[in-house]
Amino acid sequence: MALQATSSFAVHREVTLKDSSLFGVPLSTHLKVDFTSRKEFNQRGALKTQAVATTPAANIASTGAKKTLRKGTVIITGASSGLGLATAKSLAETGKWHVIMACRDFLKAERAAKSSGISKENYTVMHLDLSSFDSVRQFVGNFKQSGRPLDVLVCNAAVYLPTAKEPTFTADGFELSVGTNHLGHFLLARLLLDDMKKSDYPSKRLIIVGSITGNTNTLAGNVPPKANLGDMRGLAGGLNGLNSSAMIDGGDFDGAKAYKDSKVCNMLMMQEFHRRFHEETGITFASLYPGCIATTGLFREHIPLFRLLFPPFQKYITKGYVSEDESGKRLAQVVSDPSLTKSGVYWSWNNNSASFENQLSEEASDVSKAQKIWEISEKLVGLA
Ligand code: LMG
Ligand code: NDP
Ligand code: PMR
Repeated sequence: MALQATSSFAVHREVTLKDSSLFGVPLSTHLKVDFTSRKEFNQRGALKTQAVATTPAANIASTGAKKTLRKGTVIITGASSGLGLATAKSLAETGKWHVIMACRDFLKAERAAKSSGISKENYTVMHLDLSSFDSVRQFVGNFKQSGRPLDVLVCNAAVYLPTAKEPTFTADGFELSVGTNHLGHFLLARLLLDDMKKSDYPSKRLIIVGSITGNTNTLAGNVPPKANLGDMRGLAGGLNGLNSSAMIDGGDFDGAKAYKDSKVCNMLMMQEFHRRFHEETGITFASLYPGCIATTGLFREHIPLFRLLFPPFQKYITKGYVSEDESGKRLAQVVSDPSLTKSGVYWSWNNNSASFENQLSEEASDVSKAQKIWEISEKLVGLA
């Protein structure tokens, strides 16, 4: 598949070929069978090796400890619909989790929880608007005041503005997609890291939802406009559309690209957290592509024809489609499954819904870009 042969990195090329069984989706059939060669390229690629270092054994609860495990507390951003709601439901119904639904629309979240049948004692809705740093700080203050421990944080909320002709901006003046999906979550995760450190839960996790569309080592990631952070001059300039571009790479505004760029930031951020904090804290840092959940609110801004054709296209042609329910089970696994404690991993699932460690594109695993975004973002959110 010519579209996929974009990487000059041998490791990627190998993965790429595996990925390209029709439309890049069911790559895992090969990966499952060919487990040894997967291990091999983990060893051969320095970046990969760094990115998948394992969680210390101390973090994995013994069978004895599990029996006395207290109820975990998980914060899920954007739990009022789609993947976030389905994950909240999946975790709440185990009775082992209290879900903090961190949402911008309080009433919508309450209604969603009720109509999904989540029982009252298993969730709390707390207000969070990721497009405002004040709101993020207020949420963190409210959460700390609640006195609950923080065991798992799931950065799930996102906006996608594919038809916007002009950029719109967060309360703090950053282009809305990157401002919400990346900067809002970056500030949130940084401010809550100490709470996670303090938690005595045996498997603490910080999960940031990524996507295939930000990974240019797949067919889906090659559908224009492609993600590309360039030299990040726009981000460094503040993404304000006035004295700097509203796009990370400094180019003309494109809403679909801004979303994909924001997902690259999400995936890079997860790895940078891993490098900076995993060893010291034992926290598992992970990202994932849950599958194409073609029916969610994410596509609300797309044209009606797209919304009509997209689900059958994904179901019958690419076979990348997953239901909201199934996607929720997948993310719930990353939150609580004892077999998914490895840190620095980008999880995906094959057609039989078996999880596997997927490979990120060259850009989405670029160590120096991750570090640069971290440093620029720290300044933009007021932490440095
Ligand atoms: C861009 O346009 C905008 O330019 C950009 O601003 C932004 O909005 C961006 O991502 C958002 O979109 C994308 C535009 C061009 O695509 C569309 O608007 C149409 C999308 C349609 C998606 C669904 C297609 C549905 C097809 C019919 C399905 C029917 C289902 C029936 C069920 C079935 C039964 C059995 O689109 C492109 O980007 C085109 C360029 C793609 C290049 C890469 C892909 C090459 C791969 C070739 C394989 C193609 C085969 C698939 C097509 C199937 C068609 C039948
Ligand atoms: P939805 O639109 O259904 O869910 C997004 C959630 O984010 C909503 O609850 C929304 O709130 C919330 N949100 C948006 N803006 C803000 C904000 N400023 N502050 C707080 N919350 C906000 O989409 P999905 O469930 O599909 O998306 C969830 C995640 O999955 C995203 O990270 C997305 O990138 C990712 N993803 C989705 C895929 C898909 O195919 N759908 C594929 C790959 C990844 P409200 O209900 O108020 O609008
Ligand atoms: Mg894509 C090869 C399989 C595949 C997969 C798994 C996805 C996932 N897409 C695939 C292929 C294609 N898409 C092809 C061949 C086309 C051209 C017809 C195509 C088009 C397309 C559009 C226009 N796809 C899209 C859009 C969107 O607007 C969605 C998007 O980019 O949102 C950022 C999207 C998506 N395709 C996916 C997934 C998971 C999405 C959406 C969500 C996301 O990444 O968060």
